[in-house]
Amino acid sequence: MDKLFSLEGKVALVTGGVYGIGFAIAKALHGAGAKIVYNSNTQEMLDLGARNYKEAGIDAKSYLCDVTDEEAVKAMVTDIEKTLGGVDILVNNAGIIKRIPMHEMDVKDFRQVVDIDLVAPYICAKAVIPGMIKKGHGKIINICSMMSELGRETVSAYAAAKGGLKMLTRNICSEYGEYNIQCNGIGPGYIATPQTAPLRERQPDGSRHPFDSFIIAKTPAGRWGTPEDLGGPAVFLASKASDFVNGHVLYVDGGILAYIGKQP
Ligand code: NAP
Ligand code: GCO
Repeated sequence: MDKLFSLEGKVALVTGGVYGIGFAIAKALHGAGAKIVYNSNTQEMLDLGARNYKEAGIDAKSYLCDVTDEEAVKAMVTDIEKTLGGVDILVNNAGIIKRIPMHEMDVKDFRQVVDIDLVAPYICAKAVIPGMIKKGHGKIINICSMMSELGRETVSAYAAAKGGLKMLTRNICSEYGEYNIQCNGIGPGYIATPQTAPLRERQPDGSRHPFDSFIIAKTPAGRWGTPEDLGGPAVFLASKASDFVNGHVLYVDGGILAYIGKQP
């Protein structure tokens, strides 16, 4: 059974894997034996990543690369192929959110969210698939969201992008399954990271943020998720244990999507 979940000898590229969910997934994949590669679009974040991975005892390779820049992504993947033998596992983790009422949202903001959260996963998958075809195997894991299924106020661009990412996941499955490439999604629930920090800020009187209380009431687990909650599901979808799982979005949400919510 250990062999089924082993990633020994595999190279995993985790986009935006400097902190938060990406870093937690990278740690889990490393724990299963993978060689970790990550990127960020700022040197400051790469420097933070170097500290984080060193502290975790992980010898990771990093690239300064904006995932929306196709030429930069192709150059990164080519260098990984030359130096490490290519990408076996791609985790499309890099993402942003802008919380703005749709009718007030500037189109350039909408486009930036879609560019990073949907177009960039396409760019990265397109860059690694030829090498995966040559290898005869590959795993692509797209970090989707509950907003791949549900909407809410102020997140129109994000929900549109993450809904599209769910369908991109299914289409990559459909188009490349014959090459022994499995493309699945992970749909995290509400996870405590810098991205959701504004939703958890304590009120001036020290009480919980209303949205914080709302999420806890909506989650059967009665808590926010942690980035570490995503590590095991990621190892599963990156390993031989999921070789016949394809086009699936695995929701890691503490049960939110199944639950109507606790009566106030
Ligand atoms: P986060 O804390 O904001 O981290 C996002 C990472 O992506 C950062 O390292 C960021 O780098 C990087 N990034 C952003 N734009 C980039 C670009 N153009 N090129 C390269 N890297 C870029 O987010 P998170 O909470 O860990 O979320 C990670 C993923 O999970 C995202 O796709 C998010 O949508 C998804 N997700 C999060 C939650 C949640 O509740 N937190 C739930 C469901 C899904 P910089 O710091 O330099 O910007
Ligand atoms: C929000 C949150 C969510 C989470 C996540 C839920 O503002 O509603 O940021 O979008 O990030 O995507 O799965």
